[in-house]
Amino acid sequence: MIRFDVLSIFPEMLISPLSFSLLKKAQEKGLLSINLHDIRNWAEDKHKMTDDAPYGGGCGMVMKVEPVEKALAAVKSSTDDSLVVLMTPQGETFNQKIAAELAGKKQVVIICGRYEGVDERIRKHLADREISIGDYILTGGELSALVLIDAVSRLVPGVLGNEESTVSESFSRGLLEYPQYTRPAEYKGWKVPDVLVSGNHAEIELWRKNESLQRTYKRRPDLLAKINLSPQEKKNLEKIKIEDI
Ligand code: JF5
Repeated sequence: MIRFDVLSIFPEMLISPLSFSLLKKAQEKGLLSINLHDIRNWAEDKHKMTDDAPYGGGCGMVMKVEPVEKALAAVKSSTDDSLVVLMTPQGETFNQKIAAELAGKKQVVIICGRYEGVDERIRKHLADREISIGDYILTGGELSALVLIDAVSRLVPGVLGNEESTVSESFSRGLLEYPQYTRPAEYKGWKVPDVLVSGNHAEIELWRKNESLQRTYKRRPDLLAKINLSPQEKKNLEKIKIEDI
């Protein structure tokens, strides 16, 4: 069981995406608990302000530290193994390895940044980890929080059925997936490769491994550089490189 607590000024933004398919089923099965919190509930002043003008001047508003600190004090477990994550474009770039690390936690508290930024004391004193989902700017951290919750949840034992789990295994190995086809065998003249309808399972396996290697070489050479290839895979890769000239 993993528990996510999301701190946001627009918690309703997350409701619909979390209420479908595997994430919905995992919550019903008690494998996963996702709790959405409105930071405004911890805003002290009569206007319930969660942002304010930056010290030193400049345009835009900055997310205040007090409401976030009070919200954390209320939702963060003091006994469980919990981690506080700030979603921000300034963080380390999210990947499958980080997802696996978070999947081992009892509780992940996610702070969704907003506006033109957050008070530096939120990063410095409250967040354990700052995570980005890529080099682009969003209107707020809510969509990034959804991406993180989705990628982490599917690694929690029991969330995926046996059938769905195979894709993650092949990506964890560091290679891209081989091409997949389903019926019909021909559509508008677009044919499924003969080997896949041959019924020769040894040949199919060789074809798939080679397609994965070829695809990774052509599209993501950076991934290939990071993994250990078997002697056979090295030979196959050399052949792919020659064919590529
Ligand atoms: C945000 C200050 C948070 O834009 C993002 C983001 C992009 N990649 N990963 C996260 O988060 C919203 C904007 C400004 C804090």
